[in-house]
Amino acid sequence: MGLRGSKSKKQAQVLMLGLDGAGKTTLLYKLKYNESVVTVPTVGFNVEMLETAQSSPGLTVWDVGGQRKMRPHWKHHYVDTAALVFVVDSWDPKRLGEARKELHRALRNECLKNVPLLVLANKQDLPGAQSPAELCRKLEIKKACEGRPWFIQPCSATTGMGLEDGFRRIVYLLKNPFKQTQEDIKVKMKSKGFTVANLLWITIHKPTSGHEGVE
Ligand code: G3D
Ligand code: MG
Repeated sequence: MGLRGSKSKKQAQVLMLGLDGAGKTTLLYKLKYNESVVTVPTVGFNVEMLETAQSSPGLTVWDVGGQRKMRPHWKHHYVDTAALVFVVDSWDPKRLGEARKELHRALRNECLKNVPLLVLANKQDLPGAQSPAELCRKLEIKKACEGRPWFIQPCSATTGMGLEDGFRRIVYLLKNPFKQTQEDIKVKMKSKGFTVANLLWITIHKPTSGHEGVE
């Protein structure tokens, strides 16, 4: 699974998908540089390395264009993916069906089997944004995620709210795969100083078959 060794630090490949306009590029650059950038539709991909604690793998985040014509190319990024981030525009209920279809299609791919999933419920700064609970139901995440650790994180790419929490949880799941119940994770995250305030949406299932663990 997508952990690359280097002399200094391992890198985990994080693939960020979602419909065009969901906020992927905005959030990548907010995370990396704490800057709000003016984006243009992503043709191809952007890639950035995010720093993490010394004991954790670094994250190489791939932001792949989400326009309809780009989506057939998503699968070319699946092979080395250690964690999947799916970004949703929480403010646009009209495109949720389309987002659900694309998310489920990606999750069905054998290369992404049991890979942890972070759903970023983006644009929470906008009035009327749908809650993570609503999104979770409408995206049918539980049904699509049997055998896979997942969670849904409310966030705003423009203010930065929730972004670091979301990516911290990815690191946590990469380091602690699949053995634990939801309660175990809450307790361990607490003991390691992770905030658990927004942990309501985390669900961990045991994998149905053997899984190559990540240290
Ligand atoms: P994409 O990379 O997923 O295609 P972009 O999406 O990052 O290009 O963002 C698409 C539009 O959504 C941009 O606006 C961007 O500013 C806006 N956006 C992204 N995240 C947020 C957010 O959290 N809150 C709000 N309010 N807007 C957001 P424009 O106007 O340039 O199309
Ligand atoms: Mg983009």
